[in-house]
Parts: sequence; C-alpha cells; structure tokens
Amino acid sequence: MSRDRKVIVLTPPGRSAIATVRIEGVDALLDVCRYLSTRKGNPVNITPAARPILARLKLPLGGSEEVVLHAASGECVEIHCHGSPLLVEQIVDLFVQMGYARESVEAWIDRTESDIIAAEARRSLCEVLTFRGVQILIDQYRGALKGRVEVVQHLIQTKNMEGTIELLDELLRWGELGLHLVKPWKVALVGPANVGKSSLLNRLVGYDRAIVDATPGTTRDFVTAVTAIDGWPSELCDTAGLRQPQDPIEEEGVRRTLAVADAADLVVLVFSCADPWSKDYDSWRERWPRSLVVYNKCDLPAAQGDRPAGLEVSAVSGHGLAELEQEVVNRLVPVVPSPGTAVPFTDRQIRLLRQTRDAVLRGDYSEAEKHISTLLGH
Ligand SMILES: Nc1nc2c(ncn2[C@@H]2O[C@H](COP(=O)(O)OP(=O)(O)OP(=O)(O)O)[C@@H](O)[C@H]2O)c(=O)[nH]1
Ligand SMILES: [Mg+2]
Repeated sequence: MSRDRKVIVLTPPGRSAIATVRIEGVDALLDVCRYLSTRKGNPVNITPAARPILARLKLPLGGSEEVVLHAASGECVEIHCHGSPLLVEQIVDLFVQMGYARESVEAWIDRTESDIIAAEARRSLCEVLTFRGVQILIDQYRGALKGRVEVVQHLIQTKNMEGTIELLDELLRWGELGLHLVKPWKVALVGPANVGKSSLLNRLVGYDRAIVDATPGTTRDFVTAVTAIDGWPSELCDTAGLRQPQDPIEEEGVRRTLAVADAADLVVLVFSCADPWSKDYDSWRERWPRSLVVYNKCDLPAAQGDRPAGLEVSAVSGHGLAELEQEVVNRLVPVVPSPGTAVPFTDRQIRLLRQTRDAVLRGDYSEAEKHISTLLGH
C-alpha cells in the first residue's frame, strides 16, 4: 500500500529558512486535511490546484505549526514550513505513521524525471550555492545543454569532424564554471607573515572569521570561509604566513600553506606596501605564476625600492577592496555565459564530452556516438 504513498523532503538537508515536504498518494489531500485547522481551530478544506493557503498543522509531539499548503491535485500536496530539521522530521513522521513511505529527493527525481540531464540539473539545484548558479542550472534543466549535445550527435552522424570539435570545445569551455556552481572556487591568500592576510579575509567575507594580531605568525593553520564574489561561490582560504618557521607547529603551518596554495584555483599573493620587496618573494611568484599580486596596507607610507606590479589595497580603510573582488572574478570567470548558454555541470557530462572529443579526433565515430548516447541517457 505504502508503495504509492510517498513523503519526500524536497529541500536539502540542514538548516534553512523554509523547508518543503511533498506528500503523494491517492488520499494525500484528505490525509493532510485531517491534521489541518485554521488559527481559530476550525477545519480547513483545500481545493486542488487553488492558490496556496495558510493553515495550522497538528504535530505528533503536540502543538501545531503554521504552514503554507499547495495541493497540485488531490494526490499531491506540498507543505512549506519553517526549515528547522526537528519540525521537518515531525511532519515526515506524521505521514510515515499513516503508512506513507519516506523517499529521498534523489529517488524522487529519478522516479519522476526521464531526461538524464534534466535529472542532473534538478539534483544540482538542491546543492547550488548562489542565485547565478540557479539561473544557469535552470537553463540546463530546460534543455540548453541537451539541445547542443543533440547537435553534436547529429554532427557525429554526418562525420563532420571540424564542426563536432568546434561545438565540443564550445561546450567544454564552460566545464570548470559548471562544476563550480555547486563546489566553490578555491582562492588562497598567501604571503609573508603580518602583511594583513587574515584582515583581508575578514573584510572580504564581512565578519571576523580569522584572528588578526600585530604579532607575526598569528595564523598557524589555514582558515576557510565560503562566500559569494559577484554571485560566484568562492571559498577563501587564509593561510599561515610564509617565513622561516620558528617551531615545529609553524613549520607544519607553512607546509599546509604550500599545499593549500598548490591546490587553489587562484592564489592571491599578499604583500605589504610598507615592506621592501625581498628576493624570496620572486620564488613564490615563480611557484604560482598565475597568482594575483596584492599590496595591502596602502594607507601606510610605501617602502622604497622597485617591486612588481600589483593591486594596492588596505584592509583597514577598505581602499581597493572592490577592485580586488573584481580582479578575483576576472581571473576565475573571465567570461560570463549569456542566458540560455549550454553549460556542462557534472563530472559525468564533462568526462563524456572529453571522451567524445578524443574519439572524434581518432576518427572513431561509432565510439564517439556511444559516448554521446550515454551522455543523453540513451
Ligand atoms: N595600517 C594597516 N594595518 C593593517 C592592514 N591590514 C592589517 N593590518 C594590521 O597588520 C597586523 C597583521 O594583520 P593580520 O591580518 O593578522 O596579518 P596576517 O598576514 O594574517 O599575519 P600572520 O597570520 O601572522 O601571517 C594587524 O595589526 C592588523 O591590524 C592595513 O591595511 N593597514
Ligand atoms: Mg593571519
């Protein structure tokens, strides 16, 4: 019986402002109505497909909760409630006790979505970190990527090597951006001790995430904070200052700094305007040649001598911080896809696009077609 009666939490796990619980079953609406009342305690009747209504839902542990309800039909009701996991669990329990089977959102998507790319988009939409990401994923859900992949398929069938490679390159160009809609870009703040790396992290995320102190060597381990820069999810990582370690803990801190910087999508090399350029710094620029050079403390008198070009900022006065953010974005996302652009956004899609490209370059069109069919879920 419970096979066709389902309760699904549509919103991702964890705390959020609002959670949505979907109830599916022949008597879904009747079952929900049994536990509803108006604020004054009167019964509530919902008309299927009508506008959402506000009501109180009686809870198994006692008391009631104000919820917004929408019944798409008599067999499907969505309950929008406060996002507290405790409340969500109580609502789920209420229906489980009535014989409804709990279904994961992934299983629900697989059951209700026949198009594999649309299903991936719906799954990614559960994890997406910013509104920009939502817009791009909705385009893919509506078929932007699928449409272009079908064109690739046609080009393969007509053995058009040049056209296929051109289109595959156009799609793969957005791969990195697509993957970073649910996984933030990693930006490491690296540099000598005491130049203001932790102060910059705090300014960029807007709260005091890292300890700041006038003593060099304050940050011993790396400290991360996820934020959005111009709408792109970014994990900023403040690191221990690079200097001759004074003790084994600092030595480990420096080792971690190097590892974090090597793995980052972007290294921001932070120096101080007030310190003269040192020969050591050249080796860091060689190690991370694509790094962004920043001179902090530009509110202080500048040190004498030459130094490489870089952005002048001040974590204290705020000077240059908007330009710094803009430059970080320019490095991570130099071109923004226009609305409706086909953007691959999962490892699976990107791997299959690359495999298709390799096969086409080898002239193996049947292998290429196999990969494209897999990508389309055929
Ligand atoms: N005048 C001035 N002082 C700054 C600025 N940014 C940071 N400071 C000061 O410089 C000192 C060091 O700042 P931190 O942010 O702790 O420097 P850090 O690079 O993280 O230092 P370590 O963790 O030791 O490597 C503190 O006293 C800050 O208040 C700035 O833009 N101007
Ligand atoms: Mg620090």
